[in-house]
Amino acid sequence: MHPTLNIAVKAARRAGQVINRAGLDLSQIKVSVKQQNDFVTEVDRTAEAVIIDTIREAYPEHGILAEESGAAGDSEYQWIIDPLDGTTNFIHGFPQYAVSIAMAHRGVLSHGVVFDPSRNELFTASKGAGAYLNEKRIRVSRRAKLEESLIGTGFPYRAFEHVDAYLAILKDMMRKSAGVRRPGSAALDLAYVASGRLDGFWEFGLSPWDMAAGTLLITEAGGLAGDLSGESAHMTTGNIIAGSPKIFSQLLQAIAPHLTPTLRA
Ligand code: 2AM
Ligand code: CA
Ligand code: CA
Ligand code: CA
Repeated sequence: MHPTLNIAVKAARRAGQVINRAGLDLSQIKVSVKQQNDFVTEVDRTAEAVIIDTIREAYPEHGILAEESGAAGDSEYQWIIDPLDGTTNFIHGFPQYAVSIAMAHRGVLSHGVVFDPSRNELFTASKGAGAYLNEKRIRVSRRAKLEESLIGTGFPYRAFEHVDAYLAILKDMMRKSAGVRRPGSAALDLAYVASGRLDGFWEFGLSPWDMAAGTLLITEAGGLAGDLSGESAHMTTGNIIAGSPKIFSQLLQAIAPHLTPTLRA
């Protein structure tokens, strides 16, 4: 394993310990509201601190972009961190949440980890070296038809101006796919696309830390992740489509008729 990926894994496992320990007694967790529908807990902050400490110890000069503490450091190496993706699930004891850590060099994703602490599932990828679940190599699904595909998504919870377009797409997807799932942790959903548990995924209004590690997992597993025009600007636009190459293009096609000018941009 590349030494940098190793640091990412160490950080993710430490954060996972924080999350698992706190998960033993959910009644003790104090929840604060950042804005409507956006919750944060001490667990998010402690997990993030543990990750940043681990990275800083190994790479004091690297830059960091993390959900709860923002951006710091100007470097050609940038870490992109979501300490707990799926906080709403975590608060409710709904076991679908993950730690997401990625490292980019000059804007190119080099290493990524998505760790599901409730199942002890560790998804890892390094550029050019493939994607893994625990020790096993993973690939995106081989399903070729949307009608046989299980598609993951996330509801808009903030960008409410996109709700109508979103619902029109959802309605189409209900008919055109084998099923739609809304698990609630975008980072973990992308890891599931990389490992073939989901055949495709779409969501609007995400942040870079939700998608960075998952994007590398998918491309290293032979899949595609992109924005709503099929280009690779999803980390900037926040709108993502992902899947095996075949399902990716069918998702693009299915979504295209419903795009509003703002979504198309
Ligand atoms: P978070 O738990 O790190 O905030 C789910 O679609 C994605 O949106 C997750 O990555 C989740 O990340 C984020 N999100 C934030 N608030 C949410 C909410 N109230 N409902 C659903 N997702 C939310
Ligand atoms: Ca959050
Ligand atoms: Ca998140
Ligand atoms: Ca988070």
